[in-house]
Amino acid sequence: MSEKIGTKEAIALEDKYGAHNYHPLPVVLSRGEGVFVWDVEGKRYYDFLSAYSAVNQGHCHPKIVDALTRQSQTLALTSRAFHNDVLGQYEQYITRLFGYDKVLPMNTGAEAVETAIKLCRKWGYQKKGIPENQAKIVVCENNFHGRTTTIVSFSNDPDAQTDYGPFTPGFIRIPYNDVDALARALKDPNVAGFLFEPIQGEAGVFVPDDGYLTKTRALCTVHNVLYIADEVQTGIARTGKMLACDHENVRPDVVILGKAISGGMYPVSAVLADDDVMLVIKPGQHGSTFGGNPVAGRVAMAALEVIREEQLAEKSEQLGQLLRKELRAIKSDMLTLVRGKGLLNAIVIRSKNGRDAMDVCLKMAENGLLAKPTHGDKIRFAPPLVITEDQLMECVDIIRKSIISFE
Ligand code: IF1
Repeated sequence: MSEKIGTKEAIALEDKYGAHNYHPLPVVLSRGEGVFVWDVEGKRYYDFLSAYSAVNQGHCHPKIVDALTRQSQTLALTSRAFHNDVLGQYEQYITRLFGYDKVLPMNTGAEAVETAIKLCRKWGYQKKGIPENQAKIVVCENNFHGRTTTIVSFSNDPDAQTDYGPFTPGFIRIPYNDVDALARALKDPNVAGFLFEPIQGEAGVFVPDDGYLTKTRALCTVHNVLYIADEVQTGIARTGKMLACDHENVRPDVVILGKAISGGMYPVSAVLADDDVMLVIKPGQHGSTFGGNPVAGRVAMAALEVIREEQLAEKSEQLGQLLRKELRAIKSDMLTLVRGKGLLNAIVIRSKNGRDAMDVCLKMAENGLLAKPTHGDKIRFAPPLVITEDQLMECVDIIRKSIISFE
């Protein structure tokens, strides 16, 4: 049983015994509840990252904890060698909620993206008639879809890709938010799918032009190419709608979900599609030990019910507009840009007097708000969607005070 541990000791243990694949802020968290997390010294913070949009429902939501606790004390894992009494109910729930014929349950976002890639390729060969091993998938510059070798094969981020070769072929990268570039790429008859993020999260919450989803959806329809939306970060009410694609009433052929599908309580991911796509995968052709386990099913149903019961998509929309208005009113030449949708937002910090986005994040931590820079000069702001207006205004004050402190 782990006893109480201090910040320095906890960090030293991680440094000595853990791989150095992250460089976290020097904060050691030990408790979370709703919009708040506490460090080992008892300091309270507003969580403005929400574990990269996995904790949309707030930390340790009682309904989700209850689902996890009850099922884990009943039946945790059967493998898919046998049926269980939760999977079918979960599959019915989530397919009805999102309006698709079927779901393929996995565990992490990357696994779901890999599943969508395999599904798309198999559909390309068996339904579109693409010659064997010639299928191509169009992706976007500055994408982030996970960290597996195939996924980083089509990344243009050196940190994500360097020295991980040889890479998986069969991907065409085009500029994001460029409809004409997609039109040109789709002239290739061997394109099976277009894999995209409705808003590019890691790139710094890059929101495409209005109409981008509508136009790219239409192009994929005309060219018989699967429209594959990676909603791992933008989904589950984060951008003010259940799916970011809902902002333009666009229906993807394949939807990839992860993160907040479980409220951050358990690794759950999912791929949604209709029968003419999903049924190209036959028994024994794909799977995973934990995929669709009873605990995942109960936790996901509870987490998705919380979104509906607490109207978190509507809240995200309203509070997101308030947050962007208030951030844009901050008078500082360090704050050069505010952008986002719903409660997925980012600011761009221009360095001043040798102080940069990381210094702003360290100052905000000092003032009781946790956020982390992405790609140097951007700071992502993604609080749990359960935040109240008063709490949001308190956070705006913390952000303002922290930035102004460098003037
Ligand atoms: C890290 C950010 C990064 C994702 C989208 C799939 C996945 C992710 C759109 C894979 C995961 C996480 C991974 C985490 C940091 C975070 C992230 F964009 F959210 F901020 F890295 F870019 N599709 N995003 O955003 O899901 O396998 O992680 O469950 O790797 O550092 P996963």
